[in-house]
Amino acid sequence: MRIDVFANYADANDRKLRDHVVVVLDILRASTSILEAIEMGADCVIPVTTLEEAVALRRARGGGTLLAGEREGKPIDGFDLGNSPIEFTAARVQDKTVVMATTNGTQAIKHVENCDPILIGALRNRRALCELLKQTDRPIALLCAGTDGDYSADDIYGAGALINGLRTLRARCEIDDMGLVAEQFYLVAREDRELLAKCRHYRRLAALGFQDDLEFCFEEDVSEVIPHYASHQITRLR
Ligand code: 3SL
Ligand code: MG
Repeated sequence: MRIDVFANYADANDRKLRDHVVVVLDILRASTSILEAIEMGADCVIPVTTLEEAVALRRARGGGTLLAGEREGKPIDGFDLGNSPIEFTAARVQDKTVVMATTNGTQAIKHVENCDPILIGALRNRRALCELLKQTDRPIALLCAGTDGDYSADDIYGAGALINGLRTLRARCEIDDMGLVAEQFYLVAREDRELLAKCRHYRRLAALGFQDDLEFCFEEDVSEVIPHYASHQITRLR
């Protein structure tokens, strides 16, 4: 199976992804939060790119719709939820529509929205995702959201974790150079949290006091849920 890793979503476009199964990775924290919202029973998550769009959408949809997201990692005034995955409890999100606007993760999803399928990947659903991906005969694109237009080592780590997970399932992986780098980084950093803690976005979230989120986002293989984006919304594929 061919695996192409895009270290930043802006490096990808419809032409490059034409035949691919696309997995969007924003390990810290949007894809982990989306996974958690779906796992906790949200009807769907609607990713949008701007705060204005989020507010307008809620106005149009009315009750049962929650606004979630962040700017510079911080919750947004007037929104119901921030972007801490641990905020997305069943009590908050079950049977609700969550409209989400984040700085990088939701932009990455919207950037590739013409692709099919688009899956949301996190470390928490890594094994379930690998089991599904192993069955495809199409090339796979691991699309890292990045941070503020730059590469983000936490996403590269996630791409490496998926490649390594596929190998564990004995998939024959044909990886590009970015995939090679990602897998090696994953293998080293999973044994050395100090290295992971040097990542820029990791440090930023730690400085904002989101230590619990960091622990949560780096937990592996604890969710069987696979969120799937189609027709402008993310729902549970399985
Ligand atoms: O960029 C994003 O989409 C967010 O996940 C960033 S943050 O972790 O909430 O700061
Ligand atoms: Mg991120």
